[in-house]
Amino acid sequence: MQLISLPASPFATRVRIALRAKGLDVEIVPPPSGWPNDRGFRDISPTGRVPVLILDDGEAVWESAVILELLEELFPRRRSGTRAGAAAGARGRSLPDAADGRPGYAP
Ligand SMILES: N[C@@H](CCC(=O)N[C@@H](CS)C(=O)NCC(=O)O)C(=O)O
Repeated sequence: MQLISLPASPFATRVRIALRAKGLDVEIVPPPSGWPNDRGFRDISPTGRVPVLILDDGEAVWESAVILELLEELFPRRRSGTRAGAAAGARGRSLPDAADGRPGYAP
């Protein structure tokens, strides 16, 4: 798999965190130089945004929440089983949600 990502993107960051937590070996690459208007990139990410996950069969999945759902379905995590672990997981998921639609917000 390959993840088109930017270091400063909170949306890409939460996907990178999930990949790492799941121990998945994924190549992390930047968007193409013409991003976000590059035609080829728009073909795989209609909004022109990152992150985009490219599956081994070449299928592209965009929108971080959808990517996270897919990763969870393909590689289900073990539940922490503790309140503290569940709360830490919830905290990690709230920051990008809060940032959505707020350009310039970078935790
Ligand atoms: N709802 C999207 C938001 C993604 C997003 O806004 N990514 C920013 C980088 S942090 C981006 O690609 N911006 C380029 C643009 O809007 O043209 C997601 O969760 O994946």
